Amino acid sequence: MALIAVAALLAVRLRAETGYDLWLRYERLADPVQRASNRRFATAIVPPSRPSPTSDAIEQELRRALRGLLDVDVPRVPRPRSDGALIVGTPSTSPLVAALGWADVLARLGDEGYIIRSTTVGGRAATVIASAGEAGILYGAFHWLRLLQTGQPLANLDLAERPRLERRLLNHWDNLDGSIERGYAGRSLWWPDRDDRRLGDYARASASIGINGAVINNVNANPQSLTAPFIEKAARIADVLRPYRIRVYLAANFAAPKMLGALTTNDPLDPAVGRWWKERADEIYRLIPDFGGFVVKANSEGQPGPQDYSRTHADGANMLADAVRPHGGIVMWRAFVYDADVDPDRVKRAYKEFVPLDGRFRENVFAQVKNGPLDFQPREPFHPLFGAMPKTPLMAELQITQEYLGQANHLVYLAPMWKEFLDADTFAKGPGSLVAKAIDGSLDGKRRTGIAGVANTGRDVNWSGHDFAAANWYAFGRLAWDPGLGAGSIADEWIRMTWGRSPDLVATIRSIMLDSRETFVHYTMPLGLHHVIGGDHYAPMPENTDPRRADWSATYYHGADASGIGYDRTARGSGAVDQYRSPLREQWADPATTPDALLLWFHRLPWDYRMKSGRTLWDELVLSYRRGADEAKGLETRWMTLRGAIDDERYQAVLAKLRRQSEDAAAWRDKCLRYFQAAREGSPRGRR
Ligand code: GCW
Repeated sequence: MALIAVAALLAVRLRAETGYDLWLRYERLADPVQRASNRRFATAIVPPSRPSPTSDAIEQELRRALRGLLDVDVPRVPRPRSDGALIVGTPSTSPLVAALGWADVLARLGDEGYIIRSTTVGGRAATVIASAGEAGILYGAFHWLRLLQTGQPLANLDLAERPRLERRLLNHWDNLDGSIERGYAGRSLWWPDRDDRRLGDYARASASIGINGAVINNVNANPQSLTAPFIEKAARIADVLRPYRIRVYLAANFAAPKMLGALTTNDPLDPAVGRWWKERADEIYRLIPDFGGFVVKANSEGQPGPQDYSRTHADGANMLADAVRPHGGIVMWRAFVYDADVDPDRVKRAYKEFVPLDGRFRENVFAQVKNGPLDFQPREPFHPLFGAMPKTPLMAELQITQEYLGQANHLVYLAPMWKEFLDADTFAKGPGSLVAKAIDGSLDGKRRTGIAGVANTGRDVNWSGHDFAAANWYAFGRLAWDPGLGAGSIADEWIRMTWGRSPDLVATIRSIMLDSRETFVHYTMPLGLHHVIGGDHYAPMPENTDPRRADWSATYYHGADASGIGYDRTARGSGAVDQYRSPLREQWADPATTPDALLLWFHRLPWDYRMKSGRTLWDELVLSYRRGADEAKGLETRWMTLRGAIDDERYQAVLAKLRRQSEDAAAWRDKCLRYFQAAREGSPRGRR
């Protein structure tokens, strides 16, 4: 007996920590008293009497978690026989839930909302997780598990939640051959063939944070994704995701009719083209009845689109919207367009093309807009389209994969950056017109709402390449559920579930995470500098002058020479400030009232410009790069205090990454400062 106990203990201690289990590790609560007291709230599981694939998944998850966390095999019973049962169901699948008389409240919370309440059922104390819909009980169960995982009390619960956004999607830039555009964590989870164990665990992890959709192929779309063999594969993927209430969506190539040899035109106003897309949609819905719809990258970075036929983005989007509308599908039409003929300043182009189209899209079309007007930079002002298209549902697009933020090598927690975006005031309807309200529909009374995150998942054992990159997947889901959550509280939850619950450990990791984004900005793109990058978007290349396009060149954006540095977007320059409302346009038109963090985004200034700190611009730039490199080193040394407090596998893996990060930061500081110093001295090396 004793031997078995020791062996069991060792098994727990030596459990290989690869990162695979993410925030669903369900590591045993160390304190036996705490385990015992929590067991009182999970003496039995009462699943719906009419089970479904979703309720089976919930039951499995609860049992697995309780076995892990509390070391107990909880029985499943048809009705509570003692205190402490966990009752899960909807009024239509569980008579016990129906008898509680909560139907009205549940209906108000919607199919994805839920109640978690401590109550009595048949005279026994019980916890009820109830929803009007299957998705809601799934999310409720994960919420209850989160309470347990993060060490919160399970007594006297009275929680009611509903998501603030309707569509909460991951966009996977996965190519059909299995490679992933801007993927830093191995190959695709499903192309060319899926790995069902992984796919199931992907679904669990995503559902646990409320993700309800996945675009499974790259927006730079291969038209083959619309052919029978791939639709068939997509249908099998959808089968695995469905119990977890994740719908499949596809990226569509606008030129598919021609490229697949079916038609001689892709003109959206040609009836044959409309018919072709309708047939494709019908075929998809035959195999995937809950198919979500299409995302389209059109007339952007060389992709085909309606403008090839002198038609508008609205013409193209509406044609596709008509094809999916009978089935309840949507179209997400990306606003990531930057045609050089529209305006010399790249950041102005999407606004100029899309604002005139407001009101001209079908009701089931979203414009999908990146958080900033350039391209997922470490810091950008919010995209001026937010607040400027009152009649069009806007789906915000964030990038979880850290294309411009150190990829899978640098620890950069993105929630503070996303919060900066969501909490930004557009002033579209006066003060308080936050971006979050433009997205959740409350600003303009929009019914359709959503957010998409470009995923960072792949077949690497730990899913995202860096153990801390998973925090960004987690944070995206939590903010998609509730944009009002704080970056710090999300970090706290994730740390407790992923690393451990001791207060010191949580505090240390939280501080590392919360500082990391500003640190990254300091050593790569301080003071509003942007796109100081080239090649594969990893390391700063301030000298980069791309022969193909000026707006792919670092020098186009920073323009550093002896006279100064920065991009003038005031009325004297490109005038981009005027795409923002008052008082932003006035504030940002004047360097004195522009925040330092966006100074060189909006202004071109001489090197001896006097900053708010009293230092010159040059000195401030030097300080920032130096500070960034020092801070990166600091992340590493702070991490080293955790040695022994967490498993050695992940400790070492993260340490190795942090070493690389601080080496990179020092090298990038030196490289950028050398370059800008030369530019400032007017030496040819630094000139445009
Ligand atoms: O950030 C850029 C990336 C491209 C990407 C494009 C887009 C999918 O460098 O790889 O293409 O944005 O968002 O369409």
